[in-house]
Amino acid sequence: GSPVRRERIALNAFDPPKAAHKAVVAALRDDVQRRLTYTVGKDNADASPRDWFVATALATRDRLVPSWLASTKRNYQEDRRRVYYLSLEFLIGRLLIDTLTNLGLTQAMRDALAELGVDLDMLRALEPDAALGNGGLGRLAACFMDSMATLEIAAMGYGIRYDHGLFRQTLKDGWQHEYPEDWLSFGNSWQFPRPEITYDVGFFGHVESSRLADGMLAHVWRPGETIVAVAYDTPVVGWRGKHVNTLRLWSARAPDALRLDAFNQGDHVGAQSEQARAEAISKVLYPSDSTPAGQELRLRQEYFFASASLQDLIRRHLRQTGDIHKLADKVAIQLNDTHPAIGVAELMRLLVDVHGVEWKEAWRITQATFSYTNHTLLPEALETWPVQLMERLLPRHMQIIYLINAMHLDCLRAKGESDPATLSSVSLIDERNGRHVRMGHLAFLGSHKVNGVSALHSALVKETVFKDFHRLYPDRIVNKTNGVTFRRWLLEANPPLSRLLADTIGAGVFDEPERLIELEKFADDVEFQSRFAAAKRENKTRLATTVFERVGVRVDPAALFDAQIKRIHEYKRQLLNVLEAVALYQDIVAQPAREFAPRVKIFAGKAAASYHQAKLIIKLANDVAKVVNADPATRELLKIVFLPNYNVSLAETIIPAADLSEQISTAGMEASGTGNMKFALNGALTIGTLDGANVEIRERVGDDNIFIFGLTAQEVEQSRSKGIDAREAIAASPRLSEALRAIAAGVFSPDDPHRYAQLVDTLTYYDHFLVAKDFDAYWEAQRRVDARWRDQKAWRRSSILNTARVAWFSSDRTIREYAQEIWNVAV
Ligand code: B1N
Repeated sequence: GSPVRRERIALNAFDPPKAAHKAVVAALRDDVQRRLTYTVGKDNADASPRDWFVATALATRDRLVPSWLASTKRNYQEDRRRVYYLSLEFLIGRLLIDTLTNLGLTQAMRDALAELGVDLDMLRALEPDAALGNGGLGRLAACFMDSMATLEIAAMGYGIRYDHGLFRQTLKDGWQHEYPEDWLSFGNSWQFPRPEITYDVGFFGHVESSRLADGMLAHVWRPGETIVAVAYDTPVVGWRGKHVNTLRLWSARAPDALRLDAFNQGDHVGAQSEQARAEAISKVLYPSDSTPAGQELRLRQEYFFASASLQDLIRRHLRQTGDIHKLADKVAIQLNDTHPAIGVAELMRLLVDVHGVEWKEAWRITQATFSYTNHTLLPEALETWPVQLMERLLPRHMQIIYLINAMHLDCLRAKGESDPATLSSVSLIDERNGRHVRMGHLAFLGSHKVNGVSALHSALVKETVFKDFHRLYPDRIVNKTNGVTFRRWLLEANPPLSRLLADTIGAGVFDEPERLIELEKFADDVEFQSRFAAAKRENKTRLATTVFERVGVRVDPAALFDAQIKRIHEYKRQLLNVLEAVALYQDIVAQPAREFAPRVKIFAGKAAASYHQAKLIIKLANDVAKVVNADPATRELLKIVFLPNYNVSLAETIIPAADLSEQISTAGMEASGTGNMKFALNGALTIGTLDGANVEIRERVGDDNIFIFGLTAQEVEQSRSKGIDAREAIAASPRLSEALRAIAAGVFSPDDPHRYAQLVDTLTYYDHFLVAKDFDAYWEAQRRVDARWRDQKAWRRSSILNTARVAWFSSDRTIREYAQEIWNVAV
């Protein structure tokens, strides 16, 4: 593809004076040249674009190393309380422009490369996305890393260095196909391998108990298998490069790479089997979002990284203080969902069995150290592990979990809690069908604070999954509404708007996003409106090029760009959107004389490989697109595109170009959403339900600047309790009936007319996600969107007010709240 030239961003306060700029450019040019020659080992004449990328990334990385070393030193010297963010996912995306932006070197690097005859935008597109995450949860972890560095918190992220990140998606005839993703195949210029930093992580085996001189029992776990965790560090630079933290990812290795005895006897494959088994742990990211994987390998991943991370942070703590009892004074550990929750039992084991801390004291330390973020209420998403599996894989941890449970239940009984139903609902062991360990319960008990990720979600956490816990521990659950980093999602993703903001309210807005509110006074300013619209148009033109390059469909940048980009999931209701598209198509065709607001519906997202219904929804969207896009009767008023292989980089292209943001999950099911914030920040209006953070977005942008529709979370619950048969709702809606009839009749699948029979059936008789119940309200909200769009002045006003009023959704604000109310660190 042909990269579109990006102009410089006028960040006056961040731009050095001309002479200094020249010197910086010359130095960068020499650095890149030196890296190309001495690290890549190539002549300029022979260097491929990728060679230039590597040289540029390394020269950029060199610029943050001094600050990194200084930050590390400062953390030690000031004996600062440390924050550890444990997450099985970090959805980072590309780092070149991100790093340059934070260092204030984008323009200087652009000029330096130009002197070498190289285009920065061409290099930018060559970097593979680091896709070590599925969706919102992983991307949140990446935004948090940026904000923790920006707020100069002594923080470290811990996770797994997957050889293969989230699968690459292709569409063949509208069906999703998955291919392994290979982000490391050309090396990784950002990482520092630390082969000297390793920890043994055990599995299986048995527990030996012996009586000590004082009569106490001592337990020693003798693992049957040992895996070695090897550290790889990536520096994470904050805004303006003031502070640099570390993301430490673990890779799994066998203790012995090769069994020489077997090899020498001619068993060349068997000699490496141990290595293959060990390395399987960090081989690939589980591709499920909001659903548990439930496989033994997944539990091995969870324990592997939790154990290595805890051993590492304890070693650091002991090196610094020499006193294990002070761990909670110096360390805060955040559990990103229950994925690292086995860490609660592991910390207890390390404290009691390895460091000789007395049980009660160990429990005090554990609770004071951990806190846990819940990201979903979906019942099928709450992790549990079969007791049998846990006993076999982690025998000592199973004992510890039983001990925690006994202590917990005794404590409740002592408080007078005797209701067997309550006690079994708060037990760490679910006895209902086969015994399972409830990881959410373990995370809750092992933490001093538990948080949800939006106001609504946190309220529902208290009322549903942790209802009994909330009654017993009423101060434990708090809310921390998600946020996003404005560096990546505004400054880097949207240069035209960033330039306009810097020109209008000053580049200081990137230091203090609250200043976005100053845009309010320009909301009705015709001159500003047209500049705002011009920035949007520039992004839309660029997206139109991407759309044509990727799917061969021509779209008109003058049309309303309507985007739903996220994981494909029934609860997110892409189906509702597709049904509206079908109904709109039918209306346009039926009324050849009527005017319609031209629209482009943009879909993107991956379905879990095993999620058949989600894959069928992708196929339906593509089938509908094919028919609609080819029908001249639409008069080009409706185009539908499904962009393959959604990832962070594609989001960075779509979000700044969107006019309308689809956030239409069944109320009560989307914990927060974070795409909703990114869209609003970039001036898109939201059409959405009162779900997750949409509620708080509405509170800020105002009812007039958002299109809310549909059942509330409460109404959803009531409606479901009356049944999920949708026949009545469908019969009451001629439009929906007609759309469903066409789909069921094979209008969009003439090659296989029955393809969607089952899907339409499910929707009709088991409409768990209330697509039918919300359809008319959604249709009506879309027509309100059309009406606003026809009044371009009014649309622009709303669009500007969205950008102006969402500063609160900066992840800097979120992290400040975590720091003050959960981690007890100064910011
Ligand atoms: O976490 C995001 C929220 O904004 C989204 O609303 C929420 O759906 C998402 C198991 C998950 N919840 N649960 C997961 C991911 C992977 C996995 O294996 C569950 N992701 C979310 C950030 O708070």
